[in-house]
Amino acid sequence: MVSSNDSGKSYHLACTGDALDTANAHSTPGDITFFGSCFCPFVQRAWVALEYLGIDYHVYEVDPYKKPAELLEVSPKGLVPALKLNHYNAPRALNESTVILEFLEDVASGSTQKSLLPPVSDPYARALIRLQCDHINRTLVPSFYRYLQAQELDKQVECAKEFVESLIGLVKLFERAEKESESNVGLWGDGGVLSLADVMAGPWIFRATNVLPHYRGFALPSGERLGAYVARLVAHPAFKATCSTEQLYLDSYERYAHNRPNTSQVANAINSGRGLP
Ligand SMILES: N[C@@H](CCC(=O)N[C@@H](CS)C(=O)NCC(=O)O)C(=O)O
Repeated sequence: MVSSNDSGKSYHLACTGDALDTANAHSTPGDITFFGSCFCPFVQRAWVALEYLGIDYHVYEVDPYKKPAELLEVSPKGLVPALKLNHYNAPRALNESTVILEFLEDVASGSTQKSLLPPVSDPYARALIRLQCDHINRTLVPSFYRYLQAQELDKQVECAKEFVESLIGLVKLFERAEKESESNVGLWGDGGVLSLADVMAGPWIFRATNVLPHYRGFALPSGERLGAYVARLVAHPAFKATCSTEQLYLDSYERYAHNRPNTSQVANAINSGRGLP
């Protein structure tokens, strides 16, 4: 059943389920403090990368809407995710999920040897993954929010179409990489290897399996390969380790689904037709 009444639920402030176990296993301060919020898909991107690349980190949950001083110190707009890099004297910081992902990839290439990209010796294969990332950031992510925030039925239908087209566009880019690249192309192939694009898109694809069905009656477009890809993604150990239980997402996204005023900087940007923060 599609949920239609705004019951006034608020976002959660602490992880549940697998994500809680993972957060508890990373509760000791160390070189990297990872500022995050349990419901946030931009945070989940960085978290999956930390897990997959095997980089040490300490989870520090904050409320990004309250903008505590310690968050503003590491992220100028007070957005999560952010990293505090404690091995510098004085500590330095990084924000922006896409920049953090590239940073973690670079850190891992000098330490854990794990990678989200094909080898540097195959620049074309790396570029194909980055084309996917570009599509995800400019099309898939904004269309998710436009769909979830749309209130009138005709607008919802139009936005559902747009979101489905963005998913199909991603599938086409996956297929192209598979055809044109000799290197590993990520989870679309079924070797269990995550790519930068899998991590970039994963949190919204996951929310398209719980939040969108609940609030918009959404179903993923049919296609055996897309279904199998999504199943592999949500079951991947590095992804699963960052997932809370479904209710946390349903509660946390009710404000978006009813387009409550001032839900977030992302929601305001969507409502005013601006680019995402
Ligand atoms: N472009 C940023 C977006 C991050 C973002 O919007 N995070 C949300 C939580 S999901 C946030 O911190 N919102 C606080 C606010 O809207 O003031 C990134 O990719 O890291």
